[in-house]
Amino acid sequence: MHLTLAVSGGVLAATVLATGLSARPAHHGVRPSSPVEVTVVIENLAPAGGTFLTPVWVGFHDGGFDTYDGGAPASLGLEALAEDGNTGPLSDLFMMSGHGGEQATIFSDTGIPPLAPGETATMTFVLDGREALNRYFSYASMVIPSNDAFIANGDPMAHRIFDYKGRFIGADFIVAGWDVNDAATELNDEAPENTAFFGQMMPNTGQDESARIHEHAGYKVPGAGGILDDGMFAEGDFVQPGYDVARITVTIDDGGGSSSSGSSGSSGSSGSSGS
Ligand SMILES: [Ca+2]
Ligand SMILES: [Ca+2]
Repeated sequence: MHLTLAVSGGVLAATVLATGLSARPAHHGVRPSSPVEVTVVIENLAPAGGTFLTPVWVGFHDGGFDTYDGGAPASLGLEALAEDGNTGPLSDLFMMSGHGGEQATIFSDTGIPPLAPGETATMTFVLDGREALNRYFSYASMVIPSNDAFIANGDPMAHRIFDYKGRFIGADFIVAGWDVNDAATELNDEAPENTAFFGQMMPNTGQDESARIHEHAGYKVPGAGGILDDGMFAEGDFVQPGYDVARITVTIDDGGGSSSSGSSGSSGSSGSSGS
């Protein structure tokens, strides 16, 4: 039954009939609900000398997988991501939730796995939009250097990728600096030995902070001996107005020879935070 698309409709119909199997009426073009190649691109929008992002966890789900709630304590999965950039525990939660379809951790397209300012991370998935488990998109990444700063969509239904008929919708949004959250699992001492990407050698170090997830207040002010006093991150003050940390697009090849719909048009405003 899985014949090449190059076969003409007439021959295909005859062949299907010859197999003795029932066949649906032939429609023009590819049914919108057929499995499609969906490409996720995360771009670090921080300026040179700004914040990095750890390899980005992404997952497709039925709308029922929630990475965090603002004002509530972080899960162990989110804690590991926000303190150490470790996506394993969050992936385990996703797999066990029963809400998730495909998931991955996407490394930078160039250089070391974290995304430096200006770098992108890209991955293509083959998704069947008819499956409810592929309908919504979520992401999570640690902002580094930091004790426990992260970005993620707290609303599991914030980014719908397929409509109820399986037709592709996609996504294109900016994550602004004021969307960065504090997981509140570790005090923001910015001490090198406790701060990932700033000298920390071991996971899960630092003084515990048993508080609730909240908007990140930003780094220590310049001159206080924190991250902003390191020349490599002098432009890392992500809470200042206009500071964007990421653009995320979820697109399909439109079949027209050009790359994808995500390559044109400006992105929308923030689609990232919320609870
Ligand atoms: Ca939530
Ligand atoms: Ca903290």
